[in-house]
Amino acid sequence: MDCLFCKIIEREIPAEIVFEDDEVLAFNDINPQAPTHIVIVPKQHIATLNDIEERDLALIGRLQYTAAALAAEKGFAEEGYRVVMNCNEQGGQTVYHIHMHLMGGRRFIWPAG
Ligand code: DGP
Repeated sequence: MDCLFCKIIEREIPAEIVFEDDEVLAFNDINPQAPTHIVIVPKQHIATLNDIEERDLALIGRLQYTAAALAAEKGFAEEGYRVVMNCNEQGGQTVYHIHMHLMGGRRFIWPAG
């Protein structure tokens, strides 16, 4: 499958991996938007948020659980951080394998741009 994040999961493309378990991989974003910017992906290929099925609900929860655990590990859980999932072109999605952005280490503004 011609999917960038599947290739990172399969170690066909290198990445700075910060966490892995049976279902999830997390690695540093190549174009960080914050002092810490980690991309958290399910190992199962799901193209967009619109493609999530009821059987995937625990997996989606695991992405969020991983984000919170990494925020604690990186030391910014208490001060705060941002988690983002982009969907499709107008939502800013550029890689069509669902992923959660975990960003921390600076102040974020709202509304997001
Ligand atoms: P999004 O725009 O939400 O689809 O985010 C995709 C993110 O993936 C973006 O922040 C940059 C990151 N990214 C793209 N290509 C690579 C890569 O080859 N390696 C790594 N580590 N991150 C990548």
